[in-house]
Amino acid sequence: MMKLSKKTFKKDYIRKFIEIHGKELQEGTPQNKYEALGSLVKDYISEMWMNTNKNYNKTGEKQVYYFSAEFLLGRLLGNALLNLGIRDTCKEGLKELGINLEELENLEQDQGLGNGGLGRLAACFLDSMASLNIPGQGCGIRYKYGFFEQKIINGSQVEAPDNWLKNGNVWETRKPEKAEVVRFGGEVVTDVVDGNLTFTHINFEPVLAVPYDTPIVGYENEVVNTLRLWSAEPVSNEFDFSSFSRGDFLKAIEYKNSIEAISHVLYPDDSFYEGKILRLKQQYFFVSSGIQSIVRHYIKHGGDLRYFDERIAIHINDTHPTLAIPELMRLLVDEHGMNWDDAWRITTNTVSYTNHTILAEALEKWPIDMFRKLLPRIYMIVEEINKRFCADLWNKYDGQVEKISSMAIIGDGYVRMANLAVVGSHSVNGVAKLHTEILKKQEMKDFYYLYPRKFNNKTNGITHRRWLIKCNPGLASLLNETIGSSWIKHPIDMINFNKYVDNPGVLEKLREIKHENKVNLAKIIKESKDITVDPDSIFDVQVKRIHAYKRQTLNCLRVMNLYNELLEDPNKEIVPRTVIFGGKAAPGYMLAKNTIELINAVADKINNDPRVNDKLKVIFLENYRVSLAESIIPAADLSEQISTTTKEASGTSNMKFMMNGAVTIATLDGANVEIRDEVGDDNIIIFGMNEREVINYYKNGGYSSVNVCNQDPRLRRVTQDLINGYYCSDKEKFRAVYENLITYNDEFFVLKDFDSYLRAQDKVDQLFRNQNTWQKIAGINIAHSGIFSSDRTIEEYATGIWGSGFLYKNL
Ligand code: 26V
Repeated sequence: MMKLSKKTFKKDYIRKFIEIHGKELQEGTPQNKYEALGSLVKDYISEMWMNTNKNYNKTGEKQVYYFSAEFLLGRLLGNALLNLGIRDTCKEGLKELGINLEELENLEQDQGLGNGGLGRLAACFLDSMASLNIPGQGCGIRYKYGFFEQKIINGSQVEAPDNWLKNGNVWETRKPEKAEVVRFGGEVVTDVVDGNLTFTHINFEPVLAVPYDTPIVGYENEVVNTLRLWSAEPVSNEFDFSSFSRGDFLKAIEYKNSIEAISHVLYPDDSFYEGKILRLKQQYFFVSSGIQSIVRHYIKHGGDLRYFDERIAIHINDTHPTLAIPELMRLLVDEHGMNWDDAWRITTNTVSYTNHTILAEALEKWPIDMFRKLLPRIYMIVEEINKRFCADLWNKYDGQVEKISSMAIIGDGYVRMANLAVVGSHSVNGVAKLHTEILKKQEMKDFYYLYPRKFNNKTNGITHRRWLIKCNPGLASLLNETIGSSWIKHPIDMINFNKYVDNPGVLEKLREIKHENKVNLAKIIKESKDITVDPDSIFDVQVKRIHAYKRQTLNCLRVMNLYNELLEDPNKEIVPRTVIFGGKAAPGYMLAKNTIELINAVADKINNDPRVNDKLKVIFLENYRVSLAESIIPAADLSEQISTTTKEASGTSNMKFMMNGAVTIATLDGANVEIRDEVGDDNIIIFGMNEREVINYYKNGGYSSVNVCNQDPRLRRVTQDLINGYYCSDKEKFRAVYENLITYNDEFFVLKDFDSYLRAQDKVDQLFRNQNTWQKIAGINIAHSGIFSSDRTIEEYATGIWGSGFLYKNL
């Protein structure tokens, strides 16, 4: 823990302020004050950062590199202060200077370089690796524009660019001296030199990859790891000058833009794969620069490439960084003269892969022509990997052409990235038990039979530092007062809170804390939407990407039904509800966008109907992002985790809600299964079809949404309300949602699960009436949430996959 007195801090802060702004503190804008604080904190971090790196170089400890196209960090200031252990000191020091720390923290732009769960997981993992003393560095892209900003205009999503760098970024350090060159296009000349084949890449277009490093501060342990994000630049400006002198400056600018386009913007899709060449460029760009810099650093510090895999682990977050495999092969074979077999052994021992989705439409496969043209040498290497792999398959499965061609890395005109990732790594993991089982038994069945020992499960987790200590200080204090503070370093100790779930005083305290968080969220809702919500109502929350399989429509249909029931029976007794939605739709995903329109139209009608307003309100919170989640999640009573069983690989917001004392209403999907196993059936509300039923329908057919609809008058009514002008004078407005449910036979079984969902919601209503019972359930959920800390997950990765970290230190 860093030592810092309030007095020193104040002196440092004032000096820093003057140094960077050249004026007195009193004259500064809030933004000036934030910048000075950020910059000072970065200074505080710097020495630890340097020492951490020195130490890594000295000990030669195994380094883990976590490669990910996305890192969704959110804001950094609050967590840096927390992990340094100086947040209270700074808060008080600032207060004496007339400055409110939280106000400054809120000025920080979210670093939103990710779409959703996969990117946020990467961020939680970085936090856990640093906090567990694991030498773990992130590698990704410094997108100039992050995930788009969502505006709701007349009820529809409108996307605006996320110019997150507009006020600068105090956390990053540009390292031009560590730049790498990445080569695109051109041709490969094959030659024989001294009896050996050589490959020379010519006529390629070079792109300069410049790293920007961000410190990742461990929790009170003086460890500072690095997130290295690469930015694309022209290799030299000489090209510009020569074109300028020829008066050809438009061409020069075009050229510069075409290079910078590579790291310009994050693709806002997380559901449908599209073979966009720019995305393939992005992937190779960060993977190539990352691998080159790892190898360079390794050799510089005396590493012997023959033992590379003993000192380096490279983890690929989904298939986006899979080119790490052929790129490492290229460096070992072409640049360092290693023979193929040794290089292959080292590469597969070094690389491990996590799968995050079974949605077939999200699987990456690149058209061969595009791949070969953009990455000619890498394509040759992939071809060679494929040739050898298929030869092995022929030996094993002689004559089983279908099996072999489906397992091949190249086939049907495509390079299949998941196949390459499985073949070229030593470990393949899913992100929750059910997900891993589905991978093994279905999606990757053939690979599982071929390599049973590669497959393993690592159930996701979330960092309890951001998602509890930081975002819910009231609850963190209650835990400290009751069970002591050991849970902070050992989150599993939260289980001791079980002893207090029958203690009326503690339960009352829990209720008060939740209430305070709800008042805070109500304030945010009032400020952003000018709608008053009742903090005594049930805060019923579904926040996540908008996607058909996550079934925001199911939630919406039950709200529409509840509205109908309240109108039919004005005396109907329910606990008042505030149903809160938030989430972004991929800009090209029309059904998801239509779902947002529906939710907003339903919200509009209900919120303006005084007949029901004391019982029901519906809120769609705009621009859901990490910082907003930190206000929403601690305020939730009910966590909606209602995906179609088998479709949600894990889910991680389910864990965040649980840890903050929300009760979960859920299908037995993803990590909901493990949450249920932890808390028991009495402390979670489960509904819907099980895995077997869903799989059976998908395999054998037999589902008719029209039949289900016709048998349930409530469903007939709400589906008709989609197209009869009830929620919008334009009857066609919600046609996409309607057609999807009725005409296209409801791929995600929304209608099928409707009745069971409604009954589950009734149960919620009943349970909430008895606050003692409700708070007890909340308490049990909190007590059992420690296992979902990403510290547990990372320990499992470190010991089970990477062979890195504390275990080895103690040997
Ligand atoms: C997929 C695609 C598909 C093609 C277009 C671009 C793109 C970009 C990102 C992705 C990743 C989608 C996979 C994903 O985010 N999976 C989520 O991973 C979470 C962390 O493991 C998990 O909790 C969620 O259940 C899972 O949906």
